[in-house]
Amino acid sequence: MMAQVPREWTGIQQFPVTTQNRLLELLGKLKEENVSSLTILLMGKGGVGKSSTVNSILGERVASVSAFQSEGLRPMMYSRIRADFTLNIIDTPGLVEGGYVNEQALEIIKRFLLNKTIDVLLYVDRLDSYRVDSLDKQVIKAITDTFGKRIWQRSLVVLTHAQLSPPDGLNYDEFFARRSEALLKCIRFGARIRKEEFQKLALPVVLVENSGRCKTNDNGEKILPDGTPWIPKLVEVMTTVVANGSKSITVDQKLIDGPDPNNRGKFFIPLILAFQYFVVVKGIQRAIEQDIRNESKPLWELRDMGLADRKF
Ligand SMILES: Nc1nc2c(ncn2[C@@H]2O[C@H](COP(=O)(O)OP(=O)(O)OP(=O)(O)O)[C@@H](O)[C@H]2O)c(=O)[nH]1
Ligand SMILES: [Mg+2]
Repeated sequence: MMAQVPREWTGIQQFPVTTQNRLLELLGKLKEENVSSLTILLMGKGGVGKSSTVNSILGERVASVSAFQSEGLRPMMYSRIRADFTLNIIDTPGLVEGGYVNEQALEIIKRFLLNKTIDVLLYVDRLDSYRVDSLDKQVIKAITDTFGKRIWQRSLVVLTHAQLSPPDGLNYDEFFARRSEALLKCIRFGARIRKEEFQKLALPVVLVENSGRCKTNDNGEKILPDGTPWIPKLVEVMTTVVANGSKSITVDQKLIDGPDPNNRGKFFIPLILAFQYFVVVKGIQRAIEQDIRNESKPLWELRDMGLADRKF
């Protein structure tokens, strides 16, 4: 595979000057700590706003955004250079399809990430979802199984659609607190991290509003309902995660194969199931059809079985 040649980060110029300065200041701070590149991975369920967030951070429309399920399963990496700093952002397809974790999508993501080092994971979901369910837990589990529990030391939760009016007479802060709490709990359970350990992680939850109708301040910066310009805030929190003393995650073959050799064949499970379906289920169906053909049943009985033409 050919290495992508990073382009100059021109999108930063789309931001208001205040935002540009803050972003350059944050990147400068990282460089002082000898960090000269940042690889950000975005993951989450389908349609939660991963690609939109990529575009918002870069100030460029690079990732395709769709209100409907995206067709492609391919992850994409966008690399940009600014002031000797390299920013890599990896957008991935939604991990949930038809009520299940899409193992195939996960497998493709893993292979794409092989030999890459992830500095920070943005686990993306929507602020305006009112429930967490077992599916959320499964997504968390899938991420944890892929990268190890350690990934959560290098993560932040990103909640999109931040510009909302909370339901049920809750005020914004209350609503945000409840949503964060529910999601964090789900992450803790899904990742099987003990409560004390999880509290030590202090996984940050950051708000994002990708909509073109996001409110702006006098400087033209997109702001959250509390007035915080969210792009610099998001990048700031990422830099704190990067500086928290934990190590980046290098995705090598060992990590992909996993500690459990029984997991190695997992990719084939859907294929095996499909195969079994055709051999066993279709076989039985055929046998039944054969039986029916052999037995000459009275018409009324066939009708009750729904097998005869509705001609009588
Ligand atoms: N109002 C609002 N809409 C958003 C926000 N983020 C994304 N959207 C919309 O939500 C839809 C899905 O956004 P995407 O960015 O394509 O979501 P995704 O997670 O990349 O989706 P998949 O790649 O299909 O998994 C699009 O119609 C976006 O315009 C947000 O913060 N606020
Ligand atoms: Mg997308």
